[in-house]
Amino acid sequence: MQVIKYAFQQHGDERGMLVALEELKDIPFKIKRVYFMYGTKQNIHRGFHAHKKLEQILICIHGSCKVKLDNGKEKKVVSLEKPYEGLYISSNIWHEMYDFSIDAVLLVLASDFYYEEDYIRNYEEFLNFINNQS
Ligand code: T46
Repeated sequence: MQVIKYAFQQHGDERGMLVALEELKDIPFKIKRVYFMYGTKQNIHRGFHAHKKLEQILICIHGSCKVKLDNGKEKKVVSLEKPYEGLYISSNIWHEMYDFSIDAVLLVLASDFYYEEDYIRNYEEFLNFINNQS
């Protein structure tokens, strides 16, 4: 499984840092939705689903967390700990976020609005779904 982790351009000067993200330039899709999670309690795991169509970029803009990616054949763990790094998660990838630091703010840029119908929240269903795709 190929893991795509972007290192966004940082504009730094004596005042500090700035990162700018433009759709279809820095981000490989049109951004229709932005959401973020913070105040995640210790030892909490979130996610446990895949999306049928949605594409997303995860950026831990403060603190750190880990993301487990699973394409049904292979699993990989990616650490997010820099505010200028973005993890691309395509459709059909089972994912789980965990090991959130107490100060973690995980920002997500998504290619579509929120549709519960796009979620596959059952692992067996996920395996069936991807097997029927190929
Ligand atoms: C994902 C990972 C990375 C909304 O009403 N609108 C939204 O845009 C989102 C994302 C969520 N919600 C509601 C639905 C639930 O009642 O917020 C609640 C928590 O959502 P969920 O349990 O799906 O959160 P996570 O952390 O398991 O997953 C989220 C995203 O839902 C998901 O698309 O890929 O972050």
